[in-house]
Amino acid sequence: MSFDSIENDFADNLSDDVSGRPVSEVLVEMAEILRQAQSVLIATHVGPDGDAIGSSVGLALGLKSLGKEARIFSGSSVDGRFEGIIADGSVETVDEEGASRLAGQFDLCVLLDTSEPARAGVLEGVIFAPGQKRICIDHHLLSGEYSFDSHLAVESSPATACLVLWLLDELEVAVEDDIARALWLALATDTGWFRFSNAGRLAFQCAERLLEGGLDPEELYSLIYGSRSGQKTRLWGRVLLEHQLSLDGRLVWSVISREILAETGAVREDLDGAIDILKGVKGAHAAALLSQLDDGSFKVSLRSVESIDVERVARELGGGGHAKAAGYSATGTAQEILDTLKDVLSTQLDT
Ligand SMILES: [Mn+2]
Repeated sequence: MSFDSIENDFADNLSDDVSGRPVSEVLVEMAEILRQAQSVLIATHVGPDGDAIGSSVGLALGLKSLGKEARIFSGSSVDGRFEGIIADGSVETVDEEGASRLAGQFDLCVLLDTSEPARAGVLEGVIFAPGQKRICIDHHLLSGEYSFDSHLAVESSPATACLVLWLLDELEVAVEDDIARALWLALATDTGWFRFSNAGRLAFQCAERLLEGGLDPEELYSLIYGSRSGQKTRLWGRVLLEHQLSLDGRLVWSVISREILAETGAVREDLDGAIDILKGVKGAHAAALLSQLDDGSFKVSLRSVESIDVERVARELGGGGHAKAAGYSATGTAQEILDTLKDVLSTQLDT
């Protein structure tokens, strides 16, 4: 089965956003580089999400099926929710010192789901070592210079996983079983289980391909979203219970103090995802979740419900992110932080 024989009408029409070359041409080039490598190191961004992990595992399994050595390294541990989907030990965790020992040990390094050297964390020095052959596959655009032997940057791809899927097609790897499950994890989480604005025809076309590989979406959904602990459930309950509205109902916010966290018995990571429920309050244009850290300061997460660009708000307050999801750190009382946030946000709401 070759790339050309598959109904990839999107891949045929898409171009790399940086070089302008057709995606199909870049895939041929990348497949050749991969064929020539025997040992491959795969890395992704710090704080790896479902797309980062799923794309890495899918590619590693595909390369192994071709008889190659493929190992995934990360400076951070893998989200426990992905455990039932990817095999134990799929991702090897390394610290700065462990990573330094990997330099020069692989024929090729592949960076996935980010193009930014600094986002590779402890693996940056390995991937970008002088003379190291490296390629990159991503659906975010880098503002600086690309320094890869080959790169694929397609912003309209809903997930890095779709680009990996096409690369595996080009390498004539059968995308089924564990490979399909890993890529589904990537695609489904990056599209909010096909709810976000990036869940267009391309996402569904990739999903169809992965379904053909034999997987059970309901089972995978339960593994990722249906395994909430009692403590986490209580914590999410408090996020909703404590919620308040400001700016004529256009901002919904909630504060989780150290005391509330302790009462629920949950850990701070259990808050991940809670803001997406909070933002569902009718009439809200933006949501803010303040969570207090051990030192008393706050982490503020922002979500846009309508057309508000929360990245602009976060940037003004010293943070960053995307138009729909952003955040920043702040000191002071929760009330002071909220007052400042409301000031900045109200100028956005009025324009
Ligand atoms: Mn992604």
